[in-house]
Amino acid sequence: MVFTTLADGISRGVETVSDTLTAPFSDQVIRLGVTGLSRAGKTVFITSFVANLLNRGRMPQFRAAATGAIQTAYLQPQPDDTIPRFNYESHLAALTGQTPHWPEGTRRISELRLSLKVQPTGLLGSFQGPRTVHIDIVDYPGEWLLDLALLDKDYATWSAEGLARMQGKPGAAGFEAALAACDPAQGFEEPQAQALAAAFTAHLNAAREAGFSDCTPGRFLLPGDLEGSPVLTFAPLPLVDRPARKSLWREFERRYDSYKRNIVRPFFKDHFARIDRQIVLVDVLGAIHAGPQAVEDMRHAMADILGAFRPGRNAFLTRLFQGRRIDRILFAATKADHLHHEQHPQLTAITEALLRDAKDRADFSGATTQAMSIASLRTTVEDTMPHEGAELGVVRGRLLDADKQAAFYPGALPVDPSHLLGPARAGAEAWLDADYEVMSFAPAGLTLKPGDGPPHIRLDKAAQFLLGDKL
Ligand SMILES: Nc1nc2c(ncn2[C@@H]2O[C@H](COP(=O)(O)OP(=O)(O)O)[C@@H](O)[C@H]2O)c(=O)[nH]1
Ligand SMILES: [Mg+2]
Repeated sequence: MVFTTLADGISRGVETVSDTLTAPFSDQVIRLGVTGLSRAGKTVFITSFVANLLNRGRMPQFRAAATGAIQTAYLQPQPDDTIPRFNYESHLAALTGQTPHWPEGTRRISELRLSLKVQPTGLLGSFQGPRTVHIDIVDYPGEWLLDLALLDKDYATWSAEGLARMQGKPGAAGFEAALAACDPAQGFEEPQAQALAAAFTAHLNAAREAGFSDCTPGRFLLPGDLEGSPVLTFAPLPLVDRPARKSLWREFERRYDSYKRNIVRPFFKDHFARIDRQIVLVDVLGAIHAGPQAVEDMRHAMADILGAFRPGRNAFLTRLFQGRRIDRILFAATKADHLHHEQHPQLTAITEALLRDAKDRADFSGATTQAMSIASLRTTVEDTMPHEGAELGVVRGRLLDADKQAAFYPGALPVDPSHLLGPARAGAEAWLDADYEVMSFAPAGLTLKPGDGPPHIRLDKAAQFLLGDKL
């Protein structure tokens, strides 16, 4: 009974398919980019965001929904035929089905068009009929944004930085062993190149797994169809003095340049430069759990990601954007349902502080940015428990591994973000006076009222920031 409304939203979308084909060109289109590093929560976000725009009962802070200005919402065929469609229906079925589970990870770009019929409000509004606003949601890996930094770097510089950054991280020893087995100044041989690239990729994956953010080149982690191709078969090498033409070093330099030309540039040109509004999802709690080094690494990654939103800084991007820009960027700390709401302000403050550095240096030429703590799908309920003579705010949910309910307190986040970011910046190995935990909750079984989308935290505020002024 619950799901009838959601199913309704889907079938309604199918009925109106013919609309696109006849839709006038004057319809407003907003391209909304959704990005974040792998596992940040993009798939869950888009699924729940769309479900909550189709069924707007839980969107009180999204004004156009609350006032009834949005009359209907429906899915339509997307405008780009060559980008995979975001698999909304199966992701929603995973999250809200009989045995709810998290959707499969996706590792590529995808797109979904959601169209809204909006009745204009205000003085003139009542004289006009409703207008149609298309929201084209584009899901792409945040790792691809990090690659922007490569465009300004030649192979020697990238190698030197990469080798330095690798020190002490997971998988570094394996790569160093592979490196010791070859001489970059000597003649190039494909098996050697493959062994180096494999060890390098293993390191990137292990580092990512351990909570590190800055794991470029991004396509090494998400190779898709390019797996095994020469453009992904290179690695950083120590500098060689005047390398010979057929050396390993020269060939890797060539492949690195090819990666920039054939992978990085086309992504920015074909996808990124067309985005109007952007949400960047960040698993801040996950990084805090992984430790100070992961937090510091995330701070660097955020700075690089922010760099992509500053076209003025980069000649290539300036040319692509030709004066237009992404004018609103939301940085959302995801999975906030792991925390009792009394700790949400702390999480938001930490997210803001992670960005501040980059923001202070940045010239956003007027782009509005905001930080927020959200949960795309709320898996927990709040509770309090007595603890050492006080009441502790906890959350309760169904554990992912053991199929049972548990109460969870992840640790006290400091009110002053510098208590976390300071030690992280100073290179601390572990948090001094606190331990932060993350618990994996499974999506809860849902009984939704008609007209309600799945439960969430602040998706309505996110929608208001990202779309509100355009509706
Ligand atoms: N508790 C909770 N977990 C979430 C939420 N969003 C994502 N997750 C978890 O994070 C994982 C990765 O999310 P996903 O959307 O697949 O990440 P993506 O790689 O960025 O697309 C999921 O499998 C969930 O375990 C949320 O709102 N609440
Ligand atoms: Mg995904």
